[in-house]
Amino acid sequence: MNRPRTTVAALAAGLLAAGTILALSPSAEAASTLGAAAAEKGRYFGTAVSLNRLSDSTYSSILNREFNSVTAENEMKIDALEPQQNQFNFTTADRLITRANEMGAKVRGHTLAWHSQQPEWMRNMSGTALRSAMRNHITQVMTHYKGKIDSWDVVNEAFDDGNGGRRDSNLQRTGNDWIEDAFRTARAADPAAKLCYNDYNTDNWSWAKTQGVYNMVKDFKARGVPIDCVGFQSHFNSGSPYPANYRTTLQNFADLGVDVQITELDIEGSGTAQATTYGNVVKDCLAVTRCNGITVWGIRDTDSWRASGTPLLFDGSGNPKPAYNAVLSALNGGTTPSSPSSPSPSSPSPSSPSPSGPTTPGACSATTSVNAWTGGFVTTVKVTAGSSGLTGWRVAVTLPGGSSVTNTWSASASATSGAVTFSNVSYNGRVAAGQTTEFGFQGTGSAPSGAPTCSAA
Ligand code: G2I
Repeated sequence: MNRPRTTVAALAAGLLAAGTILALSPSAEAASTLGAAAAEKGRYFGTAVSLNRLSDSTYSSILNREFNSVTAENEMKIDALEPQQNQFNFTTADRLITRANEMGAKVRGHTLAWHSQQPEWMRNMSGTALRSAMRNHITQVMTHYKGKIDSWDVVNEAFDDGNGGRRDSNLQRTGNDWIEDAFRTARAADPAAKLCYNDYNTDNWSWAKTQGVYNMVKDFKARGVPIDCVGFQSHFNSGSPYPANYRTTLQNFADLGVDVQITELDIEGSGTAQATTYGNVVKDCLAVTRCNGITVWGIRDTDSWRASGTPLLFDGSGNPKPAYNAVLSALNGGTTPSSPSSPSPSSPSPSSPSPSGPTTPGACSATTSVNAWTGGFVTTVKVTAGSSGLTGWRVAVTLPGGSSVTNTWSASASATSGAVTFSNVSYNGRVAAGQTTEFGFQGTGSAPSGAPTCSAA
């Protein structure tokens, strides 16, 4: 279901029609960076980061300015973190966590179980020894990063390109249940992290590989295997183009009860054509309520694993490309910032504003989704602003007796048991009319079952 959106244009038109002169609040203005614009839509906008580029001041300043989520391009892979069996090296990857904290950014963890980038000792393993090594890797790494990672790519690229079946690998040969084993191990290690399956060439709804992954997720949800999200790498080029049914794919997966995230976006090309495709990808994500974040796979074209395809949002000198402007404009719902941080778009004008849908009555409303297991739960709360927008909010819930909150993110909690009120933190109090923001909490016992109440603060 598409989330109702009140665009600035629609709002302005309504005000003019009513003959009312009102200053639009800052929250109704177009944001001027990718991260801020995405946050106004209750999403994150991230990038892959290569740790050895942080000393490049152009790279580093774009990173700080534009993004509110980061993924290590290589530094959290199996070979990087466990070069010798059971000897972990977290030093480099820890620097990314530090940087993310300084930026106030989320971290996507990439990746715990994968046929590629295995250290030599693991490549030479098979059977039960490999299965145990996989579990140990997941447990040790997730325990080290417990509470610090928003979403983990628990399993990466486990499906074959051709026929919708599993890819052959040493992990696959340990038994078809290796993927669910990885997810169960992951949930036990860090119950607060969202657990994702991540793959490429799963964007086109009619491709066999997409169907293969869809059927696995459906089966996992039916059998209670813990999975929270599906990552669509979305490396687009002429061989694997952006498909017209991309939004359908995202929506169909979301309808299984998982979040969907665009995890490694890059689109080969240039100029208007590239910008149009980037804009369309963003609009597709915004149209799917559970598409909660977009990550591009690098900052400048020259940072890309496919540099010759110039697939990113900034050129080699760090200047924003038409693709950047198209993404920012799409995130802003078709409006451009009043004082642009970059040249005005040479990309085509965005699609006409969507008509405003039904607005939330009162100041705000809150809805929850719950992941529960025996003895514990994670509740994610979506706060939607009413027609006046919000500059702060509170959400009240009541926990069942014996249950308590052990961890809260993107909100602060008034108590750990009984009647608990969650208040916004500094960066998410402002929510424009009809827009949403998200927070969550983890607890022991059972999740609150009654409807939460939302009020303006
Ligand atoms: O291949 C594109 C991506 C597909 N999905 C999974 C991602 O993890 C993957 O990222 C790429 C990185 O962008 C490359 O930077 O994964 C490659 C292989 O893991 C990365 O390439 C590796 C080279 O193969 C190594 O030789 C090199 O030492 O990058 C390493 C660090 O520069």
